[in-house]
Amino acid sequence: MKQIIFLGLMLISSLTYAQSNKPVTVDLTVGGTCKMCKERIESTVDVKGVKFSEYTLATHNLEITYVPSKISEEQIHTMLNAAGHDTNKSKASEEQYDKIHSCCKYRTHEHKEGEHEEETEEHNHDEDDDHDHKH
Ligand SMILES: [Cu+2]
Repeated sequence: MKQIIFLGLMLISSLTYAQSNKPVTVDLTVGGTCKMCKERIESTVDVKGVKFSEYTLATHNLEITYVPSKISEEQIHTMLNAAGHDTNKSKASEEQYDKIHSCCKYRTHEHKEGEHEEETEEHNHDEDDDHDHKH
């Protein structure tokens, strides 16, 4: 009896495994403002297990095809956060967000085209409207 249950479990898990070897395509929403962001986002997810990715700036949509047995969608979100980009599922930390280039600060809605401020590490973010990350 025990053996039958064991064989049953084996069968189920191998079926699940076979299924997860198939690439899936999902659409994620990722924060970004410019071509640099697009390049950063696409190169961030250019890892083993990801077959294809294309970021559309206008819609903030990242179309990504990945193999679930090699990488999880959660890992993809985590990688994007680590690169400083918010996704529809999780947000980058202040620290992670701070690392991206000053012209890539997609969280501020005002686009100050003229002024080019060099961001230093110890700069206090006075005008930033991003407070603690809300979930
Ligand atoms: Cu950018």
